[in-house]
Amino acid sequence: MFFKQLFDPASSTLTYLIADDSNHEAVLIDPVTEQVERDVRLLREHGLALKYTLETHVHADHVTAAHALKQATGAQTAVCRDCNAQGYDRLLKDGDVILFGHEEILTIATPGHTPGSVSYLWRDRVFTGDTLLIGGCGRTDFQNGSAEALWTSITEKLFALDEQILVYPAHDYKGRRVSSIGEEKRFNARVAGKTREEFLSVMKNLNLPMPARIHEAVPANLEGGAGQPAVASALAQPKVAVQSVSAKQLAEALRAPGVHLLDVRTPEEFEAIRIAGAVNVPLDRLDPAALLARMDANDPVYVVCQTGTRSQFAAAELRAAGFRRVVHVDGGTNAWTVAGLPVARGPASA
Ligand SMILES: N[C@@H](CCC(=O)N[C@@H](CS)C(=O)NCC(=O)O)C(=O)O
Ligand SMILES: [Fe+2]
Repeated sequence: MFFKQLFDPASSTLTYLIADDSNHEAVLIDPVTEQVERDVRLLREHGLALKYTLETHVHADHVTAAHALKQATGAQTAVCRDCNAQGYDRLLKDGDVILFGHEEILTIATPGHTPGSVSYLWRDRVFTGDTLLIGGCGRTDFQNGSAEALWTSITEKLFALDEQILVYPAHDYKGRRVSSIGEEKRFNARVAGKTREEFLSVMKNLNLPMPARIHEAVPANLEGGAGQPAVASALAQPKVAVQSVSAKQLAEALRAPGVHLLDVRTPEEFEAIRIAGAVNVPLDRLDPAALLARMDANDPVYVVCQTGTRSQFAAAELRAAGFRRVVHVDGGTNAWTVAGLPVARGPASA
């Protein structure tokens, strides 16, 4: 598994990047538009293909990067249907499962902070948005919030989870990063040891100032974050169709002279096992323009990785840079090995 917690200091928003190790499909929970270049760079550095952006709710304090990420990576965007938002690809409801690679995320409706607030349960952790914060909870005095609904969501839905489950909220304003269901049951200042009436009274008397960007953020997020600046083109995934061949077809092709086979996995993966004759160009160091300066645009170039995800990404970049005969290998080194074709192991110079 791949898991990274990210932070936007201006809005104190915590964004989460989760990916499947085996095929490199990823999701981002609550991405922030000002951080979109950071996120796209991370995806690229780790060779990840973004499958979904997931909102925990329509945020009032920052604009989502959903639309910008969709433009840059082809990801699908998702939000709960009870947010009554437009411009998202998928409208989620309680119980919906989000699949990426071999991983799955369960959508749990946790209304209260907003009617469309959800939490996402993945493995041993739950992403609670602003429903349950560390030591606190989201406010309920705007966006049709309901303290009654929030009490039920926290005490009956989230607190029904195993106490060991880790709690990852959408914000923390005091530098805290993770808690657990057990800790929140025992120590949450607004809920622990409180009756429902006490909670409702606390929520009624918070008297917080409105988020500074609420009038910009809510309308933008109700449209999926459309209209935000695009990601710098050098980082965005080029939208170029890429053709593929099977491992067997590659074996045939490699018999011809002048064929290049680029393996875009990490040096560690390359050393462990590789297709005989492959050259290692890790995806995070791929520089299509520099390659084009050394090679001919008409050279046949085959691109391979472990399973066929990163190679599509790399092949699209090579095509966009001007290489005319770029093909990627379906199923990658896995498919080649399963087909019993010749492999090499150890340092490339050996
Ligand atoms: N000061 C922040 C707003 C903080 C805020 O109101 N956050 C909301 C989440 S959107 C909240 O529910 N806060 C709960 C709390 O502060 O107890 C800003 O101007 O953006
Ligand atoms: Fe919020």
